[in-house]
Amino acid sequence: MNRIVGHLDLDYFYAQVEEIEAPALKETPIVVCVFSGRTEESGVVSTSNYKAREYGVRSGMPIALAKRRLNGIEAAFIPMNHGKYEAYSNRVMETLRSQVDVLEQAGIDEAFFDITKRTGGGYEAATALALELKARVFREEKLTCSIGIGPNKVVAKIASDFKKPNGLTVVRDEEAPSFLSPLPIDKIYGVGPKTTKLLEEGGIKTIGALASAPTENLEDLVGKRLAAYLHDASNSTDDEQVVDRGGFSQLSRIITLKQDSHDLDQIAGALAPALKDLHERLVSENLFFRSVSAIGILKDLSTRTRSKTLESPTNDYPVLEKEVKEMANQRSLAEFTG
Ligand code: DCP
Ligand code: CA
Ligand code: CA
Repeated sequence: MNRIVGHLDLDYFYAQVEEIEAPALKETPIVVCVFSGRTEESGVVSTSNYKAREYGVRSGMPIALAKRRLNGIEAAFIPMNHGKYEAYSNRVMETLRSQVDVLEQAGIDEAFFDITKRTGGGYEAATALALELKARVFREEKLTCSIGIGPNKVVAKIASDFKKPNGLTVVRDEEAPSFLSPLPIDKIYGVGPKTTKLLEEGGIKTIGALASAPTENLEDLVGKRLAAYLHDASNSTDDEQVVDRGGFSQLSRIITLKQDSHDLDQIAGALAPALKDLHERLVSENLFFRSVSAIGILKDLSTRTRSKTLESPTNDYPVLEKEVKEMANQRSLAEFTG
């Protein structure tokens, strides 16, 4: 039987929740902010609604820059309230889990699902089910989402991002090569700026070029393991299974240095209490982590983000400390200012 896999991603998630809770804001640009507290404007944009995006507001951007882009426009700058979004997320995931064969939550607002069994491997039944999922999430939570359906996780994930917001993109087995071929390589999940650069230096810019690249070439560019994944992903032969790993949480802390600093020891010292606090929360909620990220805001208000996914989950403090230190130590992140 054909495998049929889906990926659902909630649209402008945190900002959409804020819209639902304050319907009067629906036509207003909404910017969800992580305020760091140093000045009224320091911190980063978590996300924004599509109205704000029209003015060039983007996730990860300094709040001060978002304010400049929305200068003279009536806009709502709302502090991020993670607990609130998590409550919506948990309810949505629970609903989805009951409607699919297997659900794999992949982030606070997204999940893969396998629907091979209940659709009998048929794309018409899969399309009907996807529409039903969208309708149900909207009926129950007033949230819109975008769904991608395809023969594997790679295609499903790219398809959910293809038409946004409130989109549905169905890519049948036989359509997958022509769907993937013209797209840029960084559409494949797991392909970040570093891998993109390596592949582009090797003349590979599109997924089509990746699909037809000789194995030895790919291995020379990115190593054996990643080459194998990229080969399968680009040829739509990726067979990674959808696995239910239970719920998903994201815990974060933000600190502001009293003064700008290049001194790594000083920065590490300032980070320690926040990391300890984060770890306490982790342990008290009986959670393990698998992915660690660091965001730094530099003096010129540009931001730097680093992420790492570990081989296996842990709740070990020294691991957390080591990973964050390593990220902060990378040259471009070593200019943390707040
Ligand atoms: N998020 C964040 N900081 C980022 C990126 C995302 O805090 N740099 C948070 C806020 C988002 C949520 O994660 O609402 C989900 O991220 P997505 O990348 O799925 O982006 P959105 O849901 O906001 O928008 P889209 O409609 O493009 O999916
Ligand atoms: Ca989203
Ligand atoms: Ca997402």
